[in-house]
Amino acid sequence: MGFVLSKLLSLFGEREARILVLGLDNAGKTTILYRLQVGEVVSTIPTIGFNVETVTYKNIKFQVWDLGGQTSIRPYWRCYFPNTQAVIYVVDSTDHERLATTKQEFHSILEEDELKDAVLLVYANKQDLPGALSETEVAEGLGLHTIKTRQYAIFKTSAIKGEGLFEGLEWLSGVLKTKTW
Ligand SMILES: Nc1nc2c(ncn2[C@@H]2O[C@H](COP(=O)(O)OP(=O)(O)O)[C@@H](O)[C@H]2O)c(=O)[nH]1
Ligand SMILES: [Mg+2]
Repeated sequence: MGFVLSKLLSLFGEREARILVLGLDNAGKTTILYRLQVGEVVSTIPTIGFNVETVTYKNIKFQVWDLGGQTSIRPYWRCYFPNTQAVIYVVDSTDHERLATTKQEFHSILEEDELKDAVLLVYANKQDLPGALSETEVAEGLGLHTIKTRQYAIFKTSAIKGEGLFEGLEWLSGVLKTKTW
């Protein structure tokens, strides 16, 4: 993982870069953050009342929060959108009941103007569990095929086992290499 992250880092030079890790609660985002093993996870609760976890790896910031819930705090999410190179969207593939909800949250994030150039990596997580939807099913559930204007990919992952995370980041760093900011 360290190797892939150094590759990512080299793409940004000295510039500060942001990678947002988003999804519904319980998707596995915090587990992924720890799996990256790049530094201390710092948890902050801004006065507005949503919890943001940050791991900083040199000039790259990974920032995580849970989507869904209260609509009143949503405008404050925008503070975190500028200067975002990628969104990693995490789905609990066993959460059939909330597939429609996560789809809705996903599309509202994609509509954000300041995220329009962000590359999109989807993790169909918890593949180690029985009853997990395949990545094709998760892709359908999210309506990924309707995305026309940005680069995206979906990978099946198990954050618990550490599977698939690396492959996703490899893809991401390959795509970011072709872009100029
Ligand atoms: N079996 C399995 N459990 C997972 C996986 N990823 C996360 N979990 C578990 O799912 C729960 C929620 O994970 P967490 O990282 O806190 O989700 P978050 O709310 O998105 O930050 C925890 O009990 C994790 O141990 C996975 O890939 N497989
Ligand atoms: Mg969490």
